[in-house]
Amino acid sequence: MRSIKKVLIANRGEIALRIIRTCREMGIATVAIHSEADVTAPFVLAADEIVCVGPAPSSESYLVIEKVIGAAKKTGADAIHPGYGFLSENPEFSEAVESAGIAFIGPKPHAIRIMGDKLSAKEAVSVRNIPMVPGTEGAISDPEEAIKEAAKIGMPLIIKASAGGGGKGMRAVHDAALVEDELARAISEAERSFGNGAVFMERLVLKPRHIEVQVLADTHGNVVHLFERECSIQRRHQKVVEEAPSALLDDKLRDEMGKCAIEVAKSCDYVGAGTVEFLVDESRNFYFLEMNTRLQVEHPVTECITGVDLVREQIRIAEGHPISFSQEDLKITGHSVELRVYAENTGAGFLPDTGVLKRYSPPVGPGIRVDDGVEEGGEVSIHYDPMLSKLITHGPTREAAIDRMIQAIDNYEVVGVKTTLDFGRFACDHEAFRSGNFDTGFVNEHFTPEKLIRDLPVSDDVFAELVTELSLRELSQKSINVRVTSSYERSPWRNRAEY
Ligand code: MV4
Repeated sequence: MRSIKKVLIANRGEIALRIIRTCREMGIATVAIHSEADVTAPFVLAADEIVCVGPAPSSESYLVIEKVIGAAKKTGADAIHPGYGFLSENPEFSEAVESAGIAFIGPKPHAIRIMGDKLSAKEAVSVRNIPMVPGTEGAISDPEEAIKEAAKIGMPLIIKASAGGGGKGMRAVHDAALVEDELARAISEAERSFGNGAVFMERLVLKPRHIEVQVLADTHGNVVHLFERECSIQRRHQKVVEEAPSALLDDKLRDEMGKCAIEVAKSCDYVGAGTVEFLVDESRNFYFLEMNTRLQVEHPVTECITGVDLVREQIRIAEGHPISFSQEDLKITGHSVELRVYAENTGAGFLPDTGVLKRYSPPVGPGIRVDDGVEEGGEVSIHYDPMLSKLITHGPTREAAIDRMIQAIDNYEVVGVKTTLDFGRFACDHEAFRSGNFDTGFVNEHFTPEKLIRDLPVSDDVFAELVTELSLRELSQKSINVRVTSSYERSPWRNRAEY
């Protein structure tokens, strides 16, 4: 059992702030590392100590192992929290941290290594009773063998890079005659992107839902699951809306998937917080996909429905404590939805947007949580991930959580960059989402920019002109959804008789 007194956060933005908050609560001192571009960022101002680790590009700052560990030594930090992204799933990093006598708040390099490669992950879990999509056992490089295996698997199938992640290096094949060509393409793509040409084949699961299970494991052999998160609302493998629990699961399936996730964690001697990803098909069969060996962006929805602070548990586990509750203690309370607020132009293919936040005012109120890393006056640059914040709502039912999300979106003011708030409004209003009957094809099937409600803030005289000159029916005939917001409507005096 060791006592962690000072944590260095090897990350930036909202997740750095999120980790600092829990450290504060636990009476643990914090060190922020930052790039030259982040000197005035909120997470830097919030930390007890700061160390500049280099210029703006991550490759010269947040990703340089020696600089991060150097900062920890210099400030006497006894633990490093990697957050997500950056070095969080780099086994060399966690190894170097532990070798320096610093606690890595996360799993052992062994577990990161196994789960970092899809083929070795499948091999590790194969000795346990875990459902996987039928496919090749190992890597495929020989065209003859590929054709034989493809005949066994059947069409359509999918070729995946073993080292890939987040959808990179995947190719769907719908015609057996194309197997040879697609295999060659997949191998060369994998080689180019990951420096590892290992690829494998699986049956293609049609209209899948992406459901993941949160697990926690301690150094005493205890492993629990904290139910699932539904992450099917994605755009090009980037999650946009997540929720917990999933509208698809019942208690029986939840229990089965939870037990399976625990087995996956045990298969690699997992320690800490991790996430086991599954695909669920139209007949509600589930298949193990991969395991993420880090705290995930969408962890707050799990915190909302369980009341567990996952960062606190991570730190306590790193100190050698057992998990502070048992599986039986856990229950789901209500429903939680998260919208990732990215600085992106949803009307232009979700292109990243940059600029100064001339106005930034997040919503507040019961059942609303905003995990953000920006403030008014701050700049959104091209150097890092465009995620500004996560808007999370919690309510007694799924409907209540979604309705709260709509209210929260409407009360979230961001001026200076375009954001995915309007996409969130679209999704929350959509019948497919509201009914719970949707899959990973939601965005492609249902979303076009014309469906966004566009805010048109105008002056009173222009507003009056609009109302008199254009009927809303005319607008709808042109398929334009407009919500007209006048300065009058926004005025705090609007309900006064004398106004
Ligand atoms: C699949 C699949 C269908 N069948 N595997 C995409 C990300 C990577 N982690 C796995 N992915 C998929 N694997 C089989 N055998 C469909 C996807 C997939 C997907 C998965 C989760 C969320 C969104 C997705 C979007 C397209 C494809």
